[in-house]
Amino acid sequence: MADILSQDRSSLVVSLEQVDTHLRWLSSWMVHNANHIRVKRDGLKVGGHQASCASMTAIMSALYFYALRPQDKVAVKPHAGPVLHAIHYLLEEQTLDRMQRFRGLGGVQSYPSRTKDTIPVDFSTGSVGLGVAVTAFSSLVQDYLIAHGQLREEDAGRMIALMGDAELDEGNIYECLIEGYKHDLRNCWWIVDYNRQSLDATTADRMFSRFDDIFETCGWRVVTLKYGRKQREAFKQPGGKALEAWIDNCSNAEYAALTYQGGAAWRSRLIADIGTNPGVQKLLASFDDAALAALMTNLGGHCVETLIDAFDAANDDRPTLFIAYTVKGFGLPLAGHKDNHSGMMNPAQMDRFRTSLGIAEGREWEPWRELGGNAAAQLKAFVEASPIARKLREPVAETVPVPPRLSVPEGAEQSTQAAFGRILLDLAKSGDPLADRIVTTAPDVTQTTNLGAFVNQRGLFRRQELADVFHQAKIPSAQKWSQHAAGQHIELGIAENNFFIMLTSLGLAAPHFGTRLLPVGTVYDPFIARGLDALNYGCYSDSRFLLVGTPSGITLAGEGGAHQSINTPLIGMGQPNLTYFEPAYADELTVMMRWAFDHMQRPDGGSVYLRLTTRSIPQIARDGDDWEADALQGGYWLRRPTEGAEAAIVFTGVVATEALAAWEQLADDIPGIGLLNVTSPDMLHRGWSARRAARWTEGTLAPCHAEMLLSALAPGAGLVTIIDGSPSALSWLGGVKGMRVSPLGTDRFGQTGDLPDLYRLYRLDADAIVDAAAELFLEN
Ligand SMILES: Cc1ncc(C[n+]2csc(CCOP(=O)(O)OP(=O)(O)O)c2C)c(N)n1
Ligand SMILES: [Mg+2]
Repeated sequence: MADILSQDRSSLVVSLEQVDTHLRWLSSWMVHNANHIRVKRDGLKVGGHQASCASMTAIMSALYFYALRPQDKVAVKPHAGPVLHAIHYLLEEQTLDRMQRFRGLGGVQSYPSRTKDTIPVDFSTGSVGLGVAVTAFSSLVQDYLIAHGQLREEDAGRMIALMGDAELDEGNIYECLIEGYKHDLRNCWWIVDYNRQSLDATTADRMFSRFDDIFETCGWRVVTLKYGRKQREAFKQPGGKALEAWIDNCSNAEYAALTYQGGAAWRSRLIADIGTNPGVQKLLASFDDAALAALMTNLGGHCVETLIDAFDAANDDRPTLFIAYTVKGFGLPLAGHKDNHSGMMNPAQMDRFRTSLGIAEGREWEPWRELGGNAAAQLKAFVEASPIARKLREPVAETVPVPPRLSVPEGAEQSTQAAFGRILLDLAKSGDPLADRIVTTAPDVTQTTNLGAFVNQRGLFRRQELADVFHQAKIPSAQKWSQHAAGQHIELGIAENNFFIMLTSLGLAAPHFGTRLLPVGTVYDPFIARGLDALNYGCYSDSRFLLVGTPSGITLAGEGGAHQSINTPLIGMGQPNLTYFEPAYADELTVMMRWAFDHMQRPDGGSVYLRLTTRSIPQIARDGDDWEADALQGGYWLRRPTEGAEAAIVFTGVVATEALAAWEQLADDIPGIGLLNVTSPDMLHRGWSARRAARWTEGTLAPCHAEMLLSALAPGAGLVTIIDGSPSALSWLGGVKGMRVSPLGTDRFGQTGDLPDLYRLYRLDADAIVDAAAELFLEN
């Protein structure tokens, strides 16, 4: 910022205003080009949001070219994506070709994307609200790294969200506010583009002052930027007070409508309402219509002076909400119209806009050109000297070594959930460097998902130490809840959305801060659905975490239908960048967790989801470890079929016991029957579809794992598939080699009961498997 500060303030303001104009032009032009100039092949609207961009260009000019420091990170309101690209175009970090292919294949993405865009994008955005909250959680991650000696306090950046005002309607914002307050959030700015318009309409007047209260209650400083400099000066003139009061009392909808109608409409309305005040008459007379329109729309969020003053003043680490009043579509003929969200300038309007800026036809993509030699060179130099131009590329974090094996918890009978807790505890005790990088988190289910032992060992994270009152009072408890800076568990409130955004932020620590963390989060399996959009957001951002959904299924018998997850296997299978495993035995889980810690760190890796259970089942004896490689590809024969066998039982997870019992019963009647343990329906299915797709992409692939496994059976053999979840997670296996399938699983809501009752009722017991096998042969 030093170079910029050495400029005198008035030339700084002029430069920022020029950048603002260029950003408004380039973002509008990019959208226009894609919709009106580029050749269309499909007759579909390309889309883009000129009004939403124009609303924010001054804010983004002041932020990016003045206030932002190289270590700061920004989440940009999704539909202002073109402005971000225009900024990087001015910095010569975005190509003309990609700008011209906005919303086309390989071009600029509609909404800023960490993974799909080529410019630096700190946070993906798209689903409104999530990109806002992620900045708060990333700030907590930054504090975690500082407290753990992985980042210097002086290198702490601000995590900044540029948000639309309608994003304030998203519930996840308030869940995040509460969590942020509990965790003493700092270094976070949210800048609201307060144009008081959403997609459908102008927003409710009643909320005017409520946001201040809500945020201040949660420890935020609220800075309202309502008036621009021109307005503030006018308010000092005779009649100015009346004008100010009129503005303050005007409804959102009326202000927007008058903005759209322009100077003459402003004048007649103001004269009608406050024209009896002689000062007002004189004041209005001092502006022609165009100047009056400019005055009335000179709101704080369009005035770079007001913006930079406000950014300068917030020069500490307190979380700050800037409410920057703006006009949606500012400077465009769409300004203020309630339908302008998806509205676009037509070619004639665009032409007038271009001419008004002095941009020559055919020179639309050439920034600064219209300014002429010296001024253009100066502005180019200004942009190149800005801190954003010195923004560092994302670091490549070192890989945390993963031991070749994790130790398998002992016990003749175990549940996968208990084994999970044990594996983490053993790691915590081992002193292995891997354990130091694990961060656990849970939405108020730490104890009931077996994270407690790890937390006892490694402590809860908190910047300021907090004693465990129960422990100090010598009240017996299995849980030690002392909180300190070295703790490795981040305890969250019950909001699952926060949990997934926390995982997202932790899992981005490597690219964001250069230190890899290995986040492990536990949640009751059915409540994954509660945070599903945030989970999707994390995966889309290519964040890396280990998600443990436990307990799961009808097996959670006593908890009943509201807590028994049914469709989570399908979520696991359908979610890109997430690999789903469901182990039956503790030794499988051990192998999967090791794989996960490795996979989470690979350039082409991703996140991992483990679906676990609290039901203890007898573990099995193994001859060697041949099964492991197959288990990591999605399945292995627990009882290998004899060559050409006519049938197999195919199971996933906790119903292993029932599957084994049925297999024993059927072994006499169906010679050589196999018992296939599908450890990951997801991997098997992905392998199979990749194999089919390969025929028209990269040539034929080797047979997929599902084919390899099933080719042990006779052609046209029968399969009984069973999972404590949606049967479709496994029933597709029949399509791999054209086999008949009798699918078992749950596809209706469960209820309370004990396991024998529920397994019988929902057809998950050995009898059901035997019956299903008989059906296969009867139908034959
Ligand atoms: C979760 C979610 N729901 C709906 C949408 C569709 N959508 C995109 S922008 C928008 C309204 C945005 O209004 P505001 O945040 O005020 O932004 P503005 O364009 O006014 O700056 C909606 C409903 C979305 N992107 N994400
Ligand atoms: Mg809005």
